[in-house]
Amino acid sequence: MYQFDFQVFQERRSNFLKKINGKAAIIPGAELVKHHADCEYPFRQNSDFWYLTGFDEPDSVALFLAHKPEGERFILFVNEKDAISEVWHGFRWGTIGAEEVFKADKSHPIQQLAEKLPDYLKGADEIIFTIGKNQKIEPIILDLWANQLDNFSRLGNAPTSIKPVGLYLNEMRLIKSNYEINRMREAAQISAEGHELLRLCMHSKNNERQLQGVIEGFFLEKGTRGPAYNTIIASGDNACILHYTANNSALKKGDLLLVDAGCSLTDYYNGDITRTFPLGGKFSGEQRAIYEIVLSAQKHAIENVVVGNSSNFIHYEALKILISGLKDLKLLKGDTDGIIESGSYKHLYMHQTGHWLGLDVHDVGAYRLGDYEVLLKNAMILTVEPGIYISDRIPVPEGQPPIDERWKGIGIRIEDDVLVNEQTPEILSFAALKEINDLEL
Ligand SMILES: [Mn+2]
Repeated sequence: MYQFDFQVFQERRSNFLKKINGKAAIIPGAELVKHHADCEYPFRQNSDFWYLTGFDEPDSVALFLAHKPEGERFILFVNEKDAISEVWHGFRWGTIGAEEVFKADKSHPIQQLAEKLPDYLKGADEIIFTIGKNQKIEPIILDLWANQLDNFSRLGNAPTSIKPVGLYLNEMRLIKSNYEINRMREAAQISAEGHELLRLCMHSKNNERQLQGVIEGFFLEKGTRGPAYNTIIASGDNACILHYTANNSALKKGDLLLVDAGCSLTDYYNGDITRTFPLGGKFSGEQRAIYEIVLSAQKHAIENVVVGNSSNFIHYEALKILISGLKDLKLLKGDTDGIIESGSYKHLYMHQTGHWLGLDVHDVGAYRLGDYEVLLKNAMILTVEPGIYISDRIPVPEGQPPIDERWKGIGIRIEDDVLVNEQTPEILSFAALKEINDLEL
């Protein structure tokens, strides 16, 4: 179970402040988002804001002032305590809690942001603020910056640029601390157990929606916030729709069932796992043939999740196995490198093989910088998720064989969460079984 530990956040803040030496960062938290009428989605804190504060209330703004002396560098603007609001919407820490519990050097009511900001930002040589994401705060900051620039000639200094938060924070978030690795192990473990539970009870259900209930119910029962993203429960041809979330078709024996689901812990660390099961308890010949290709591509790709490889390299390693397997089944033809170069496999495999994973399901961090691939380092976490999706939605590229009806409606993806190590990658989601023998009755 998660317990707030202010030292975790204090350490991150002190590293961040070192990185932004002389500069001032403004990081707004998330707001409540309308679902419809006056009903809101459950609150989801902004991950950058959470990473540095651990503060889980809407409408907050954090300042990190690396141009100020120690003790004046971490400022939190929050909703002030208010009996009536708290009766309607729940407990607030207020400015006193923000200082005493969350260790802000100073906290103010959020309404005072525009008034207090100019003084706090005075003397910073750069403003760090992500443009285009917050229409309430952005005009305040641009106004203030314009003012500072106007007075540049008299005062002798002003911030001369605005840069995005990610420029300084993404790399920190991308490399996980030991503390974070343990949290990610827990997120992956609960997510994997959810897949196992679903697999064991799927034969007694008759609609995708019921299985969504099973796995999401398990996530909640385990004390997580619930699903980390919209759960995909896709039977038969639905599996060929990559972001299928209707989850409302009848389950048919003989079809495959693709389940893409993961939980989000109280402190927002996420699992992201995909498994594909035979609904009648046995794979057909065609299903098995495709499953074997995807599984072998996935295992080979995972072996390559080691320090020094790039995410694109892992993608190509998976691609080569997928393409050569599809050639054996006469679903593709030609020279493998040529097929990769021309992209004439993309009617069967149209996404990348993985993404960074952490506080965001598609976590922050570049995959390439200019012409250079970002190389894997210790303590990065990424998903490995090759797949094959056979339908007639995308026309077969010129020169490739037409698809026989018997293959259509097969959609398979296998996805694990993997921690980068020096030699042997650690599969955090190992508890979700994926061998054919384990999946068949
Ligand atoms: Mn994924």
